[in-house]
Amino acid sequence: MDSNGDGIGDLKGITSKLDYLKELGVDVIWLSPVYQSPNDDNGYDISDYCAIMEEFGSMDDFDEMLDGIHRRGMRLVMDLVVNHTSDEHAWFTESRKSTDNPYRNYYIWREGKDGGPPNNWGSFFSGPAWQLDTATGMYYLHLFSKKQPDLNWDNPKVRAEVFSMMDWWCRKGIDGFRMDVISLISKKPGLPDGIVPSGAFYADCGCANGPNVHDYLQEMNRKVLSRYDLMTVGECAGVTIEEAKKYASLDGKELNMVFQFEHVGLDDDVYGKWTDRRTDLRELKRVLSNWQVELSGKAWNSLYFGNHDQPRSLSRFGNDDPKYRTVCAKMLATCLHMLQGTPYVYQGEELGMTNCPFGGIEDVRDIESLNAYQEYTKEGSFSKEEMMHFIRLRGRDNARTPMQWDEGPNAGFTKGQPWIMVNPNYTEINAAAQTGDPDSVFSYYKKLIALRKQMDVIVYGEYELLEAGHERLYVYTRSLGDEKLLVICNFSVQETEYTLPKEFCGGSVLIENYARGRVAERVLLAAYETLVVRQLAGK
Ligand code: ISL
Ligand code: CA
Repeated sequence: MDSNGDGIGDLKGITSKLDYLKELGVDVIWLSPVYQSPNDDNGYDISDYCAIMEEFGSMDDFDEMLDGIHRRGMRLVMDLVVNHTSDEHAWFTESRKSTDNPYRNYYIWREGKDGGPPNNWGSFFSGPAWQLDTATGMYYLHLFSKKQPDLNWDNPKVRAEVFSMMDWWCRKGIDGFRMDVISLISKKPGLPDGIVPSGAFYADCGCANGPNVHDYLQEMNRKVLSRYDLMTVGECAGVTIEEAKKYASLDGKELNMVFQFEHVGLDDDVYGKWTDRRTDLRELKRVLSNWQVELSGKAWNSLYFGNHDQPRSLSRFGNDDPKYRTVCAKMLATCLHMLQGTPYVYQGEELGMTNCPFGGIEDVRDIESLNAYQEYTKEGSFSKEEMMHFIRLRGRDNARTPMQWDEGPNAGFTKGQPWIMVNPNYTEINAAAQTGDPDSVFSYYKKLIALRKQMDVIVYGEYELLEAGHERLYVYTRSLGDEKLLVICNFSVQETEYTLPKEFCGGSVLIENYARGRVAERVLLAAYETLVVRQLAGK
């Protein structure tokens, strides 16, 4: 929400919408980076960790927002981006000056090899992961853009700086951290060449879950996290179930939970995310079920279908056709919110917001999409039209278009010119139209969130997958003590028959997206129908 008409959302704008979040039932707000940044990667390139980005407001605005959040009984989790800084951060401007600068070893510098970069690693944003710096004739490592040099976590001084900065924010009263690509902070010793996959130009760095990552997080936990009442979540690209059990172990030595990527990589192809492949439901069930079963009693799951890096979940995993989008958004929400773990609602997901029909590349703002468009069209892997097609389906900007508040100009987001196009469907999909409507997607989310707060079985219950091989239905149970729930989701537009397990026949419906009321032994599920059935007492 933009408060001053410059077309950019800001802190005062957020403060003005806190009642909306409270009404939805939000407990904790995860705020994307709002620190000072030249904005090469939407704030994930930070030049001062203790200052607020000018476009977003002032530190006073921040304090006011934090206070408003706390007064409403909500909490604030900040994005902690410490795998890298901006190249405009004071540490880096020092570091690049000379090989004997006191900050030299804050970053990862190497001599080139055979007239090229030190190894064959690629950046996540296209091109090599190394940039030659003229001042000293050496290369620095940047796993993301060249304006995001990687910090050298093996240097104890770097760790001390990061921990003291975190401590500063904790003393300010924030309630936790979402840790950006924290799985990548410990680089492979010797920085060896990797294998270049077919279709790719460079190798994956293989730095996920590096040798010291758990030591560093345990040190962070001892020195900072354990001293405050915080919620922590590590964004862990490349995390496996075995690794997640360490990062998010219930013993509390590291983090509370992790974001894993397995279920959002199922529709990748030879060229990574640049494809129009869709996720196979059986694969989705297999992956989510593994995480449910394996972490149960040992670690804690984060539950998400979308975020600022992912396309809109409704368009990706469901159906955003106006005919189906309301029922389908409710079905996806049910599927996610009935799982074990902490559900994340990405802004606008609670309204059923969809991918955006971007025109040409001039409508795109995200560095990942812009670079990939350049690289793949130049090299001839895809035509411009093909790349735009993939960007419309998978690009990160789909999730970054303005929040749709009402049916007024620019969806009520700004009185000026928005920094990125507004999704034209705002006249039909917007908050004002949904908050007072008992049948809206918003009201449905409200109900789901409230149910989770009332019923322990939804939070803690044991998970079991039924119908594993079914191509259209996702069915599972949750059980805790005498309580047992059956969650049925039709992921297809097709009417599909389903026979309930005996113990649920005649059970009451806890929540549903069609008005069914009671359930017989056999149900004919409509397009994207979902229902949660509660077992009859004593059965
Ligand atoms: O978005 C991705 C693929 O489409 C990922 O590769 C993403 O870059 C990766 O998950 C790391 O994401 C985080 O760090 C990035 C930042 O651009 C993302 O917004 C952030 O969530 C670099 O800081
Ligand atoms: Ca603004």
